[in-house]
Amino acid sequence: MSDKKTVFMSMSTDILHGGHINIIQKAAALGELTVGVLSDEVVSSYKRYPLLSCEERMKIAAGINGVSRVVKQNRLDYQEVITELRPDYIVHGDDWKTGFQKPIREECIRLLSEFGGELIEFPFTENEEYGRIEAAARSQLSIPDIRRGRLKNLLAAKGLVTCLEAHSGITGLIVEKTSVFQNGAVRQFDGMWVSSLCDSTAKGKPDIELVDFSSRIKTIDEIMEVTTKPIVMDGDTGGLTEHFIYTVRTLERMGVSAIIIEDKTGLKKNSLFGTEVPQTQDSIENFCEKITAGKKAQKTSEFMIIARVESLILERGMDDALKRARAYSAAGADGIMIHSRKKEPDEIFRFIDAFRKEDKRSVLVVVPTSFNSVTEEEFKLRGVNIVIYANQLTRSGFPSMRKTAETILEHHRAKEADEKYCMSIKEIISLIPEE
Ligand code: SPV
Ligand code: MG
Repeated sequence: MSDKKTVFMSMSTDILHGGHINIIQKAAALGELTVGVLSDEVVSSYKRYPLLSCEERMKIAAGINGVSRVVKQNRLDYQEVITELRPDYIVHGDDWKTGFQKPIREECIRLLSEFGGELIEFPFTENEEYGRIEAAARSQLSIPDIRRGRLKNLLAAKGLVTCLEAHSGITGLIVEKTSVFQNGAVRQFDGMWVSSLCDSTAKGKPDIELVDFSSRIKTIDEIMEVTTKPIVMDGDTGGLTEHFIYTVRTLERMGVSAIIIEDKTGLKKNSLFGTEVPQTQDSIENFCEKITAGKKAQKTSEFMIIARVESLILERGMDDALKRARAYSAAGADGIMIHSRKKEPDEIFRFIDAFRKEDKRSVLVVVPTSFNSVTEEEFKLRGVNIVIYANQLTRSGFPSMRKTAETILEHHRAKEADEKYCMSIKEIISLIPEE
């Protein structure tokens, strides 16, 4: 057996520069070096979506002088690595002594100490040029051709993705940037849902397809200008088939990843009204025609058309819902969104279980506004692929604005509202990226 020390270091980068090579050489000088290449899922959740896939990054790492072995690393923390490889040394930059990786570092030291392993840290130096390279890589992500395919890539990497609604540049930035650290991992939303309800509400208008397509596109454009995450558009009924094919091409050109259209016709009302207002479901035949025409019109293989089944909302029964889902899928839909306004998830679960038994291919989407007690993990286990939080930023933002307005009126000044409800200007400014 070789008495050479074993060394491990993680690598997430997709743009290799001199700084990476320096640290790899220092690590290799300590012994036989294994590089753990972080999976696409891990890199996209803690940093940004990688421009190169994990497999590509593994090939690059394997070609670097001094690297003896390359493995895929599926977690940001070191638990698996340490248990499996028991390296003598783990190498890392010293920048993780503070910030969200601090607990990962502490756990790494503790696990290594169990068998006499050691953490070796090299000083991390900020480098303006490397900063510029990273900023350039980040800006690539907003280019339509790169952005469009990210939803499909994330679905392949993660199985389940989450989207939160955005209806403006600033709400887009909240979806883009909000992250929490939990159990050795960073959690972020994967994408954005541009909801017809929230887009209309932000304009003080009812959700009846009154806010026209040009206006909806403008909202998407504003969001796209300041964010990079994939966008799913709520396409209402999709309009006339003859118009829908143009909508598909426009969205595709812009870099939107998917459109969801619902099988209603005539004056569309929001689904959460259910049968309290008159709503007409489209015929299976018509809606299938629309889906097929849309799929035929699209130019790339990345864009997705997802068909939304309104049978449960309109109380037409489970059999009708399943029959429609089957037909829409056969007409070419990439996925099915099933909607319900019941608080208990029973009917949505019954649909998911029955649908998944016979269709393993279609992307399955849910919007748990009413059945909000179900966790993402449970949806994933049942075979759901996209969970959309469709209106929560709107529903939390506007009450707070109303309270602020009332408080200023009550006190004849802004002091009380400032203290109770307002973010500081400094904090607001920090949300806005500077070029
Ligand atoms: C929207 O967000 O506009 C939707 C989802 O269509 S729902 O409001 O639940 O119908
Ligand atoms: Mg809608």
